[in-house]
Amino acid sequence: MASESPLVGVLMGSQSDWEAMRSASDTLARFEVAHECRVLSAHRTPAATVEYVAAAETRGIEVLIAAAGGAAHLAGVVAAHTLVPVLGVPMESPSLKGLDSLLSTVQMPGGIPVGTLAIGKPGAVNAALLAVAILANSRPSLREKLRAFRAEQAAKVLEQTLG
Ligand code: RP5
Repeated sequence: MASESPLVGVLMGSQSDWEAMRSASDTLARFEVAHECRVLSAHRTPAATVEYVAAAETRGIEVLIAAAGGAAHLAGVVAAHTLVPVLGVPMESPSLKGLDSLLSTVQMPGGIPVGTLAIGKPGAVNAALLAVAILANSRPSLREKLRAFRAEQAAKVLEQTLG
C-alpha cells in the first residue's frame, strides 16, 4: 500500500503498540486501502505529531486512527488539530489493563470528537473496518467489498460446530 498515496493514517504512541495495531494495518490491506503507519506520541513527540496531523488533510488522508496506552492523549490531540475523522484505539496497559487508556481516549470534551473503539486488537480491527466504512460512503466498490466481508464472516460463524 506504500506506493499509493495514503487515505488512512494509522498512528500509535509507541512501537510497543504495533503488536496490536498491526491488525489495523492488516485489515486495511485486506480491503486494499492505501495507508501509512507511524509512531507519533502526544507526550514524547508533541511537535512532530501536530506537524503530521496539520498536513494530513492536504496530503489526501481521509481518516486518522490513533492508538495509545496509559495516559492516552494521542487521539484527542490529533482530533484537536484536524477536521479529518479520528478513530481512537485504547491500548491494553500493563498496570490497569487498558481501562486507563479507554477512559483517556473516550472522555473527550464536547466539541472535539474521537470515535473510540474497544481496547486492544478488537479495537484495532474495528477502527480499520470503520475507516473502510467511512471511505465506502463515496466508493461503491469498497462498499461491495465490505458487504462481501460481512457475508464471509457470517458464513464462517454458521459453519462452526461444537465438539
Ligand atoms: C503510550 O505509552 C504508548 O501508546 C504506549 O501504549 C504506552 C507505553 O509506551 P512504551 O513505554 O512501551 O514506549 O504513550
